[in-house]
Amino acid sequence: KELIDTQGIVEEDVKDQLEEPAKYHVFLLNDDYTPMDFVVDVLCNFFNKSEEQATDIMLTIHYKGKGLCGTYTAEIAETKVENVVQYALDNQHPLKCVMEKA
Ligand code: TYC
Repeated sequence: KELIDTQGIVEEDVKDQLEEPAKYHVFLLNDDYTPMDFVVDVLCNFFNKSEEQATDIMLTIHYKGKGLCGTYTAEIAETKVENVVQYALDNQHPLKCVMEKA
């Protein structure tokens, strides 16, 4: 960013350096077809959950429609979503994975 000699711009530059990067929640969404075991497997392998945590989150999604899998910086959240969507496609499941600004 260009440094311009006004109070506002200088303050904004300093603020950008001090602030934590924005975080994004990654969610899995419910559907009627993806097997429960597959969702538990995704939560364990892509989101580093234990079998017990993964089962809890999967059941939350199944009964409530969506569940929080993790919170990450933008680049990591985007990669998680891409990898999960591709893995679901590869296995012919309609599982949806989305990110939302935290
Ligand atoms: N509703 C699915 C079933 O009954 C299970 C499921 C859970 C699907 C979580 C997707 O993100 C999901 N087989």
